[in-house]
Amino acid sequence: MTVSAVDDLLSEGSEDVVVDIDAVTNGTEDGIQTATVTIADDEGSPTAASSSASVPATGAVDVATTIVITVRDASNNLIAGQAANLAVSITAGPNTGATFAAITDNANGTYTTSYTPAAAGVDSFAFTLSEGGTPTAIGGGPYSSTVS
Ligand SMILES: [Ca+2]
Ligand SMILES: [Ca+2]
Repeated sequence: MTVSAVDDLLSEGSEDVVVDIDAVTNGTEDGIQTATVTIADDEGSPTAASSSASVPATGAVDVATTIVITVRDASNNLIAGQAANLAVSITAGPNTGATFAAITDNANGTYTTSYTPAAAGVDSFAFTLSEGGTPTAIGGGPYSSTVS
């Protein structure tokens, strides 16, 4: 028999596939016979330093501004499944504390969110990725958008 692995973008560690004989017809199993195949994960842990965000340089009052976050591991592999570990906020500017849409996992290493500015000015953003429970600033900043 053939065991085929399907590549994904999840950082999950190596996984074992154990094949065992369940029942034998017209014979007797000679001891316990199993075969183990280990699927090596090719994603590492996501790192904030390798990740980045894409913030439009300009925005408009009452118009949703879409922001894309890209999560990578230290080897720059794209990492999916991290929406719950991401956070975004506006830390300075007229829309400080604005509410963001829930972060959507696009399942390709990118994540999307948005906010709708209510006032004109320059908004500054903070993006974090939780590394082992510690929110850590993601790379590529500082990030800002000029709302008019
Ligand atoms: Ca993979
Ligand atoms: Ca994987």
